[in-house]
Amino acid sequence: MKPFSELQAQHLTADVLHHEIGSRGYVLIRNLLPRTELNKLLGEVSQILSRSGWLTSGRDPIERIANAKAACGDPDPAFKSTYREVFNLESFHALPHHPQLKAVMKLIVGDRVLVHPKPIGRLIFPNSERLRVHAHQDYRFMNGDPECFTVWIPLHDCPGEMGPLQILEGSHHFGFQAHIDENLHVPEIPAGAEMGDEWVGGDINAGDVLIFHSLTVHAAAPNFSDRMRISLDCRFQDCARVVNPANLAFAGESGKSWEEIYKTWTSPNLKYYWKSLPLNFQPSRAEIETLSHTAASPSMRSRYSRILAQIA
Ligand SMILES: O=C(O)CCC(=O)C(=O)O
Repeated sequence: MKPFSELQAQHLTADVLHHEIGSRGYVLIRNLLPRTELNKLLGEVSQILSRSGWLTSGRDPIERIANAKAACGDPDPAFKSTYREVFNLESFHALPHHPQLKAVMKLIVGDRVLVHPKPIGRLIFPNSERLRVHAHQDYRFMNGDPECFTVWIPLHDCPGEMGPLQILEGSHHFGFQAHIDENLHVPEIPAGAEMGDEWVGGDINAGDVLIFHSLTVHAAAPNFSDRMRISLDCRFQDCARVVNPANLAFAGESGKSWEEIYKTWTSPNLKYYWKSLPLNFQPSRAEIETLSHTAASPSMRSRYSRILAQIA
């Protein structure tokens, strides 16, 4: 596979970033984030995985040697309860706000940067093909404005055999591509139907960040190692552009709430920061209110009611 094109963190300007993302659909920045800070978060996450029995006992959890018998992933119930513990970590939510990352995102989206408040943690068991994320565009899941960017951040060195993300270079030039969702937990673009230039990939190390446009097709490589691959992905956009309010709330039936998540946090800084921003919701608050009474099915009406209550 063709190797990623890459930039070093010390050589970044808005022009260079716009050129890379505009032409290729992504930019891989080497050595942007301090390894010590990533390692601290990795330590917290791997303690949780170890307590859940996901790691081989007798080894240091930070090595992430997987207990193959525990292999699970979304939507397995065993996965969800452990994932929730990871998601509730204050440090997990703090990483997307890292000043070095925010400075780069400002160069890409402008000064009014919105850090979407729901990063996703990937806790990927090795040799579990059924749990691998296949080709898709994030716009399929985010809606809102396509000028939204995902940042993929491994918490440890992630060599090719450990399943880093791969990118279909130039695929953002082809608009929204058809996804299938029949019998699939996560919709995907059927293999061979993706439109773009060439798949690119390679090692992505602790400190590196892979940034891509919401229409860029990407997929996870298989994890053939004996370790769990742990990464976080988060989304950024210009505050003034349209935002799908579902991206700030827990619209499903999980019962998750910001109140519960924030309960154990020690600092007020990142609690509800998004509520004080002048966001351009689509649908608007008034439209969601109407939809909570008029949407076609009771489950959709409940979904809109939950969103409304959480963004109020
Ligand atoms: O890390 C993964 O396995 C998938 C990540 C992904 O699809 C994303 O960041 O949008």
